[in-house]
Amino acid sequence: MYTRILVANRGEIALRIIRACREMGIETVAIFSEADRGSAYLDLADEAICVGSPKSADSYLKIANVISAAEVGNVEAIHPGYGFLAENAHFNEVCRSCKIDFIGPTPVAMEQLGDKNRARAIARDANVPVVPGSDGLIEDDQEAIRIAHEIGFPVLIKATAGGGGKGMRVAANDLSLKSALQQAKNEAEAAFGNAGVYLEKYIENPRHIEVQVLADHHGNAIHLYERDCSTQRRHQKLIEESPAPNLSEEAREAMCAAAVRMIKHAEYTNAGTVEFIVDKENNFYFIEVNARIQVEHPVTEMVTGIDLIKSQIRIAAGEPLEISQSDIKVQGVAMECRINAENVDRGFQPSAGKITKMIIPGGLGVRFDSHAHADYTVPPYYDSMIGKLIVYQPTRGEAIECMSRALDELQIEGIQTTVPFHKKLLRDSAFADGWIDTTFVERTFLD
Ligand code: MV4
Repeated sequence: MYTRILVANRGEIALRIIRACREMGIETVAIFSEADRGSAYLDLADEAICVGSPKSADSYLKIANVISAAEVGNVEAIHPGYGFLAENAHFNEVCRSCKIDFIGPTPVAMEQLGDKNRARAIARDANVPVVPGSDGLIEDDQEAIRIAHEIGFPVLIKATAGGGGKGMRVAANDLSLKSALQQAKNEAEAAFGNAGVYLEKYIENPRHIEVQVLADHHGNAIHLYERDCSTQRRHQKLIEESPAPNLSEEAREAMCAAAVRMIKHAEYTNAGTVEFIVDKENNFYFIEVNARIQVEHPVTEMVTGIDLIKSQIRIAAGEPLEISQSDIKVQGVAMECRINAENVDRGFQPSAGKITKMIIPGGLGVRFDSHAHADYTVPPYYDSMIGKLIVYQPTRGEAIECMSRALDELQIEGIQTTVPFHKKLLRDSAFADGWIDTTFVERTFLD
């Protein structure tokens, strides 16, 4: 096992990783930008090294600086967290060439799955259902029109280098398909330096359900069931939960089995997420693999009792999975609300500044993962998430009650947060009944 790890991230996930390492007897080296200098969570690491100025591109994203910190800090491995360099195959490669373990999948697996069209081909090969669409990248208008007529309108054009909703375009007929195709290609080239696009049938009002997987370097791969992340707004997740409400047992088992086939076929290792969209009839379709630990990993930890960060570290160090599929049992319901420093009344505009008062909820089944505290200043340079409130209860109804109570207890003053919006969401009767899809928030709370 490692004796010393570099945490190549900031905020709540840096703290989450430091906590896991401390419990495992592993020393940690934290990195920080000048905007995060003096942040309290840095004191919990054994060492903290400045990697540059506030802008991400000049610090957390600067590979040379992060690697230098790893060398100076004398670590054996780097945990990238999520965001920043977490899914950068080049960084992953650089770590390995510097003889530093990257706590995540191999660069090859990361590269392959990072290309969405290629991931789709791997899924097809692994007998994992994909959305009806093109077999590869779209060469010209005529090919797009031919496929659209085969699968039927509306269709969705997706950038192969995209993901998370970036560079997608819906088309309803031949004419709009031609212009959407050109726009999508231009956008993809500008955003990713890769104009490749592919086509899928547009699934209306889908649910977004993802399966957590773990795979070691000894050929063992398991799933830890699903999370429903349908409660989102403009591709920003608001609430995640496990298990997914109103999902048939057959669909759940079939989706989880498909996720395992996918990662085995991709020779994927470490923790990952296989994302699906699910239609009204509980048909599920693969959309992409997230080759990292995700923000919402705690809901899976609560219902399975498995520490995913510790699992990632053990897998990277070469240990075989100590659990098999039959050991994984989901008990109860977990729900997570992302607490963002945002002004909901101003279109969820970021609200940076000093937190003047902060009271954290507690009680049975309440977990708050956050690096924030009273007197902490939320910097304007990064993601606005300042914490995750997670509850764990026997039933979904009780989880909603517990979350509402915990949100009432949570007091953050000095900045605006998404807490009031979450309280409103939890009172909605459609939400209470588990009738959630990816359009639920925008339909219900029009903005
Ligand atoms: C789709 C879709 C409908 N049909 N694909 C958006 C993010 C990216 N991961 C895939 N996304 C979607 N792909 C087909 N063929 C609808 C979405 C989608 C969505 C997916 C997951 C979570 C939130 C979403 C919000 C809007 C659209």
